[in-house]
Amino acid sequence: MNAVRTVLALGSNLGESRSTLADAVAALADNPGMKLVAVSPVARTRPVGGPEDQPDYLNLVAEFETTLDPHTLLDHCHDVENRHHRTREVRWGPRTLDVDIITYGTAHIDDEVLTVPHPRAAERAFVLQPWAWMDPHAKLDGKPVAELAARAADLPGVELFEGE
Ligand code: A4P
Ligand code: MG
Repeated sequence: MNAVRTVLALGSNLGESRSTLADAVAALADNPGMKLVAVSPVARTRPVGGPEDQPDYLNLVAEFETTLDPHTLLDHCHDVENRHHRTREVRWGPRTLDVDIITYGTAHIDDEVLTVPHPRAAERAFVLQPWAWMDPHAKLDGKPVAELAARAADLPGVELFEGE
């Protein structure tokens, strides 16, 4: 099977988020069907949606070359989330780790378990800005990611995380 480029977005706002994200990128790459191509810098981002009082997130995106089909890739993402004791209680609520598939090549998928490109990615600076830092020429569905980021309502809440 030919390898396909896929962009995954990771977020965490509970626990040791910086090391959770690093461990998760390594765990995602630790699969015979996955090869890491690039990782973005980490962004510290104000929460979008969900409970008002949840902590800031750390977000990053990573690009992989994969031979996994999209649903096997989703299962792999869920396995990595589960290893970080992810619980799903509140939609858009705080989480130790969220892994979303943003793009899978140029595929358009919309079924009960998977929508690709991710339906909310084009308006979320917490995904688009780290992606544009990683790859200034990236496109999402034909549109420049850097331009989408510049227009996203949550851009003022996104900054480069340089550790603390
Ligand atoms: N699913 C469908 N399409 C996809 C896809 N492309 N990638 C399904 C991943 N999953 C996909 O997701 C629910 C179900 O979506 C999955 O079982 C899968 O079959 P989930 O991760 O269990 O639930 P969720 O993440 O709470 O919901 P949702 O709707 O995915 O939330 P979002 O849109 O991902 O938003 N603010 C900041 N600053 N940073 C963040 O990272 N994240 C969210 C979550 C909200 N606000 C945030 C952040
Ligand atoms: Mg999710």
